[in-house]
Amino acid sequence: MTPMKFKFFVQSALALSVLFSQPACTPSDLSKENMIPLPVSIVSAGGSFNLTDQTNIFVQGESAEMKQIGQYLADKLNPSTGLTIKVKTTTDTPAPGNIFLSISGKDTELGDEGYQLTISDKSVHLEANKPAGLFHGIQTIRQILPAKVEMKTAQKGPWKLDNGVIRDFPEYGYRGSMLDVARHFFGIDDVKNFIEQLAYYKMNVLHLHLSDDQGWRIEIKSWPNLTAHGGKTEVGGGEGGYYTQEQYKEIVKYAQDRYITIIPEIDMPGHTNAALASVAMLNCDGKPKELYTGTEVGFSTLCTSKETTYQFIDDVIRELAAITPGEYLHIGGDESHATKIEDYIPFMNRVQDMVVAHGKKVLAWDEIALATVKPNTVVQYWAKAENAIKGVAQGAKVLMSPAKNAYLDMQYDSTSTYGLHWAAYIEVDKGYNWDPANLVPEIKKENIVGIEAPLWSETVGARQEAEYLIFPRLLGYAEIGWTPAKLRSWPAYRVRLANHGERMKAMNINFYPSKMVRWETNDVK
Ligand code: TNX
Repeated sequence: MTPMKFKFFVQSALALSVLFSQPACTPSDLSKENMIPLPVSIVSAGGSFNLTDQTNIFVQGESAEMKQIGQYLADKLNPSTGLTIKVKTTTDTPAPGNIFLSISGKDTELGDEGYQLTISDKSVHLEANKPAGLFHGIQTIRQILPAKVEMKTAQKGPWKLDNGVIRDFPEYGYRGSMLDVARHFFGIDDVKNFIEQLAYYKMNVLHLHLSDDQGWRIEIKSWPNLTAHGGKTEVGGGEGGYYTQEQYKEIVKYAQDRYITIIPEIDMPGHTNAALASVAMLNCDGKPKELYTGTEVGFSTLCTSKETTYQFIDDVIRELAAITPGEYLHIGGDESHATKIEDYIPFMNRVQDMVVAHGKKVLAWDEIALATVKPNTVVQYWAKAENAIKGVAQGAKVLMSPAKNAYLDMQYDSTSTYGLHWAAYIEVDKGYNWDPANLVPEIKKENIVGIEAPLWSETVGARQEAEYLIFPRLLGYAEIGWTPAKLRSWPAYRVRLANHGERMKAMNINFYPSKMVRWETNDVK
């Protein structure tokens, strides 16, 4: 062989070995673990820490929040490992063999959500400035352990964590998904399940699309007919449903415990048929509409010229603000084709002021930039870049949800069972391969609060169906939101994603087994 050929041979052999090597064969190289989102920095040290029947979780200090975070980790580890890891409090570094969670508050690079994870033969030490950082670090610990750690029944060990140091913090402060519970209603258990899935990939926002033409899904005590009538059905004529305020608060608390903020949306002035059917006075002619179970958009509008419409909206916003601890309320504003633009503009301006009067900031779809974007209003770019650019020109920040790249309801390809394709087909690589800070030249990184991947539910009504569209694309959106663009690459991500196949299987997730990925499902049967 000539030297050139030899070099080529070695390179090909190396490339093949990278392609076919199974990370399970290199258990003591932390940097080979398949973490999603990819951490900012991983330094491997060789060797490993083993969870044993002596291992406990020590949390620094006595705070209830620290204990709760420790308990969250214990509850994830105990069922599958069969161990009885307990949470203990301490003021000192614990003895060897344990996991230690502590708050330092001094490491400014890590910010509010970052963490440092140090794993040696003797101990696992997770540190952060804030509890949210510890919570995200816990997801990393779970992902370093074998996939079967996610199963609900006892599995065989060993339960090894590779030695090394991970320093990690997010690129964007807003990393979210949206669930449309209006077109098809999803019950509280489905929502909680989704929140757990978001947490596993370090996402921190769940936007709930609570009203649309087909249904009104949140109890408003001053207007009980909204749910009594407007919550009664859904796309296809199913029975629909709604959340009582108590149930909504339960969702909010469940999300809060996982460092996820709930952002509720009441879409207006369009997408309001369910309200128009339930409250007659919202119609200009005073007559209630029929309930709607189809999938058309753009045909409904609140009567923007009636003063009573604004009294109604004020009640809705007041009640919603009172049960929403997060800083944002979403007021929709999209596809108001049945509202004249000269009515739309003053309407959106007035409703923004009402949200602010109730102590919240406004989030709205990009059409809001046709009106005056009030200070602190965030524009959610989904369809028209020119709208988002208008928003930026008015000083607004942008939330990136471009339909062509980030819509979870878009089909993967023409053979997909569920989903739509009006914006694009989004295969797993296409969903991953874009950079929010680079998509629209006029929208720069400093204008962007983050990324959100919405799931519209015209075509999906059951958890399994929703999961088929959400997974595995959600993992890519989580990584886009967390990992710096310069560290992201599809070829490397594809390998890590392949290894999440068995994690998703262990978690009982009905993911779409894209042919673009060589799924690894060895460990979990
Ligand atoms: C457009 S996205 C809509 C929704 C639909 C979705 C279907 C947006 C702000 N409006 O009403 O559900 O397309 O992909």
